[in-house]
Amino acid sequence: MKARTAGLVALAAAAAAIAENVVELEWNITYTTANPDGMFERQVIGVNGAWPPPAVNLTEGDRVIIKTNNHLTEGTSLHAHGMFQNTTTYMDGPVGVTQCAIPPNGSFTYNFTVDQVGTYWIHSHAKGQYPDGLRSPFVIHAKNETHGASYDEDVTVPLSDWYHTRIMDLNERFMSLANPSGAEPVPKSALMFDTQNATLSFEAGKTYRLRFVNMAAFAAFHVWIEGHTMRVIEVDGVDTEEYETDGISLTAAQRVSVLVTARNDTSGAFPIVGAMDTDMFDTVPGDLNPNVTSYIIYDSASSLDLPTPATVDAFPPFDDTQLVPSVPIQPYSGDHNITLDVLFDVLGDGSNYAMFNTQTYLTPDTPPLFTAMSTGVNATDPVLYGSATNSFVVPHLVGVEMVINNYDPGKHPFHLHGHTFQVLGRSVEDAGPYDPSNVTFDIPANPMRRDVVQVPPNGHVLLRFFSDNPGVWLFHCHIEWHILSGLIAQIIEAPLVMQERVSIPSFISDECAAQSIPTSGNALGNTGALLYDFHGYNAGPGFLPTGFTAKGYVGMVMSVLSAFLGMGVICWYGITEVKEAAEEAKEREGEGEEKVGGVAVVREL
Ligand SMILES: *[C@@H]1O[C@H](CO)[C@@H](O)[C@H](O)[C@H]1NC(C)=O
Ligand SMILES: *[C@@H]1O[C@H](CO)[C@@H](O)[C@H](O)[C@H]1NC(C)=O
Ligand SMILES: *[C@@H]1O[C@H](CO)[C@@H](O)[C@H](O)[C@H]1NC(C)=O
Ligand SMILES: *[C@@H]1O[C@H](CO)[C@@H](O)[C@H](O)[C@H]1NC(C)=O
Ligand SMILES: *[C@@H]1O[C@H](CO)[C@@H](O)[C@H](O)[C@H]1NC(C)=O
Ligand SMILES: *[C@@H]1O[C@H](CO)[C@@H](O)[C@H](O)[C@H]1NC(C)=O
Ligand SMILES: *[C@@H]1O[C@H](CO)[C@@H](O)[C@H](O)[C@H]1NC(C)=O
Ligand SMILES: *[C@@H]1O[C@H](CO)[C@@H](O)[C@H](O)[C@H]1NC(C)=O
Ligand SMILES: *[C@@H]1O[C@H](CO)[C@@H](O)[C@H](O)[C@H]1NC(C)=O
Ligand SMILES: *[C@@H]1O[C@H](CO)[C@@H](O)[C@H](O)[C@H]1NC(C)=O
Ligand SMILES: *[C@@H]1O[C@H](CO)[C@@H](O)[C@H](O)[C@H]1NC(C)=O
Ligand SMILES: *[C@@H]1O[C@H](CO)[C@@H](O)[C@H](O)[C@H]1NC(C)=O
Ligand SMILES: [Cu+2]
Repeated sequence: MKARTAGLVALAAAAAAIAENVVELEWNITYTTANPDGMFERQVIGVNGAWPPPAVNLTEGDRVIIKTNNHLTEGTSLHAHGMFQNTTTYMDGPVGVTQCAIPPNGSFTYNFTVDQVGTYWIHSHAKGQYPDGLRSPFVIHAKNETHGASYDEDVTVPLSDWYHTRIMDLNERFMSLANPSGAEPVPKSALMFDTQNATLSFEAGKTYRLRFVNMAAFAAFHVWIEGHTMRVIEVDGVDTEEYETDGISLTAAQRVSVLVTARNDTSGAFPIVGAMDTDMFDTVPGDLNPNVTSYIIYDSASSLDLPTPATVDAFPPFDDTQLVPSVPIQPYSGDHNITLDVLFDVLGDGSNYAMFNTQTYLTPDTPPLFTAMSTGVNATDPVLYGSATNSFVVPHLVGVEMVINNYDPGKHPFHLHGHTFQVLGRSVEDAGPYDPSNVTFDIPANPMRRDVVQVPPNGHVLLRFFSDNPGVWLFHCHIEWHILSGLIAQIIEAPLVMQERVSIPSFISDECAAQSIPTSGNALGNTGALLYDFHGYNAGPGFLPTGFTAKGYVGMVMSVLSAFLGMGVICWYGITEVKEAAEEAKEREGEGEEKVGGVAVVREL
């Protein structure tokens, strides 16, 4: 059983195990080209000169070593999504948080043990980079799989959206005066197995485990298989009791394993359809096909006409909060509560920012892991991490409750590093913020656990995790555009225990020092008597003066554009000139009391 595509690449040849349980890989991160949707050949970021990067295939207990050499002209990093990194928080990967960017010509050896099982993925956590190609499945097989007796074959099915332009190039226009509504660039196509129209051979009598991994920048997918039902057995590395469904949904960064039993009538080809959730797009371009199809074929010798999938009027319903973990854990207690209000708005430089509790995230000068490790007892003071970092210090071994209130009409998939969280409940759309005195869902005795959860438009979710993993863990929306616009918080978990248990290898601090990035002290790198000195700290663009609405801003930008360019439409290029022009015009008109622009917004993730 083998997909006839490049998508299911096994371990790289370089993956020869040098010892019983050590899997050693060398990844040269390189530019190459690819044309996976057949519409446009573009530069992509691959590994060892090829794209897609190899899938990583491990067994629980393995030590994986990925010697990563950066052959790009930009910084990079790797994050193994879903790994707890217990005592190895410095191997987690987010740039500016637990490490500095691996600079061009630099190297970083990721080296950690995998004490978990299930379906994960590995991707760049630098500068919106993974949708340019640096992402791949990362699967850890159990020595004795919970559902191992129920299936014969094990196949990983990567899904993603696909752009024809580099993310940082699209970002110039996304985060600019010309886009005050914050409309996200819409992908050009959908991929399955990193291509389209792939085939999978099935044999009658067999049951297959299909591990769907959504590696998209933006789009959630609905997935169904014509003529076959699915039985969910795992989400995000958490094995569940079998749950039968006609289809599944998975947001960016989510994974779902399903069992699919082959049919007995072995004629025909059966579409596996992945349909992007176009509700998330501000506009759906007429030439966008949001669907991608692969085909299950039973008689691989026969040449079949591959059928066009039938159109469905409604996607099969799938509510992940109904899933029941195989290993039960009762709801953790709410010993320590964090509330995050999700908000988008135009800030003082005219761009549309994402915010938690009215604060957009800016990368601090000192990666917070170094602040936590170097400031002794003061590491428990969230102030040290910087006011623009949404830092939350949580004590050791308590139940942490996270309430996410979405004040935005869009859906957002939130991800916590270093843990799975229990999803105690999710409101319906438009339910407003969580009210503990009026809980509108039933809290299950054994709540579903995962590491990415979809939060409904203008609704809320109630999450809990147990703080048994000292480290610095990001909590962020997994829509890459919203990372770029600042929808990020940092959990500084048990910093004093971290200081006892964690020992950062010197090459990591050396790599920062070589780039003049501080590795001790507060967010600005101030130490000793200056530990609380934040003079010169960049807290980011402020809010616009009251009454100066985003709509007003659009009007102003449009009029400035018309004046300067002599036309009424926004031109996507030459934004710098447009922005300067707008600033000059605004200053001349004396609008607002703040100087617009001029704030260097830095985000390394
Ligand atoms: C992954 O590794 C397992 C165990 O070593 C092996 O049986 C399996 O064929 C591998 N799968 C892939 C897709 O390479
Ligand atoms: C897949 O098939 C569809 C329908 O025939 C076609 O439009 C599309 O270009 C194909 N994709 C690739 C990558 O060949
Ligand atoms: C990575 O690049 C180095 C230097 O160019 C080369 O020696 C090495 O063989 C490459 N490794 C792989 C796995 O391609
Ligand atoms: C990286 O190495 C190449 C080849 O040795 C060299 O041409 C280039 O200037 C180096 N880049 C940096 C940023 O050091
Ligand atoms: C990986 O980490 C282990 C445990 O710290 C260490 O013994 C080993 O030398 C490391 N290997 C590499 C290649 O860094
Ligand atoms: C493997 O797991 C199954 C189901 O959890 C259990 O019945 C079986 O005894 C286990 N086998 C071994 C060798 O541990
Ligand atoms: C296929 O046929 C076998 C033997 O008759 C039967 O046990 C099984 O349930 C059938 N499977 C399906 C999916 O219909
Ligand atoms: C994509 O699939 C959905 C669901 O079947 C259908 O409504 C829609 O028309 C399809 N879009 C295209 C462009 O085929
Ligand atoms: C946290 O919130 C829950 C309600 O969701 C409440 O029961 C609990 O007492 C709160 N904990 C603290 C420490 O305030
Ligand atoms: C660290 O915290 C302690 C206790 O709150 C305080 O006395 C001390 O001045 C702080 N250290 C620095 C360098 O500010
Ligand atoms: C409880 O919440 C529901 C749904 O949001 C709302 O319709 C209802 O009015 C609320 N009840 C009270 C007493 O606040
Ligand atoms: C981390 O390791 C500690 C000590 O072994 C253990 O108690 C804890 O449960 C682990 N946490 C996670 C998230 O694996
Ligand atoms: Cu988002």
